[in-house]
Amino acid sequence: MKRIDSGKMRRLLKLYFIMGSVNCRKSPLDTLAEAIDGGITLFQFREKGIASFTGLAYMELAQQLQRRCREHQVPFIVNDDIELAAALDADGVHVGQDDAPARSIRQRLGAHKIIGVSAHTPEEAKQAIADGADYLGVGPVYTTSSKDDAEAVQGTAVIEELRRIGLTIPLVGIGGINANNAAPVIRAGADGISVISAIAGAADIRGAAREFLRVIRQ
Ligand code: IFP
Ligand code: MG
Repeated sequence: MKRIDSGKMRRLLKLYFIMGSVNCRKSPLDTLAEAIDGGITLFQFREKGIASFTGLAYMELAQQLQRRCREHQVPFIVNDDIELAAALDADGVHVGQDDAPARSIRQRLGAHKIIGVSAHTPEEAKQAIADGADYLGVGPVYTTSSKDDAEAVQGTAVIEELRRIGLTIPLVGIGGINANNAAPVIRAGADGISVISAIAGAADIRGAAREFLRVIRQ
């Protein structure tokens, strides 16, 4: 099988929802179900932080969320854990700068799996592209509470810079994005946006997702 084509990748990135049990106000399965109903286009399982699940509970949560994604044809991406992605035959993985390079992950998982890399600078972006990443996560665009080790806030400047220097790789903006500040991220050149709290922490999850899509599609 071959690499995902960039047009399909761009469509999947429109509204990329990330979460783990720690981010949810209700059960993770209900949270995901409502987000899918609201129209998310891609999902990342990111089980991190204080009181996050480990061992069998972690594996079983991942499996349940993956099943829910499959039922609705939403691709399921695993954050960081390449062995979990391989064990579950997940649709892909997302890794940071401290993780294995995309090139070695590609060898482990195969050509058809989606590989995303976090990039904060043009240099990191170019390296990820050279290593065969399918998309980039660029941020934090705004101030975020979901990541305690986040880099400095960059606004839309890095996204604009990546496009200005001619990088065409599919990418999402991430970090502190809500329906009121999402439009500039798209205007800067992002194919979509990625959110945790703005959907997982919303009183109306379905409504929050729908509102994002309305803004992104304008
Ligand atoms: N970006 C992304 C994504 N996911 C992460 N977990 C991260 C940065 C730290 F949205 F997928 F691009
Ligand atoms: Mg990581």
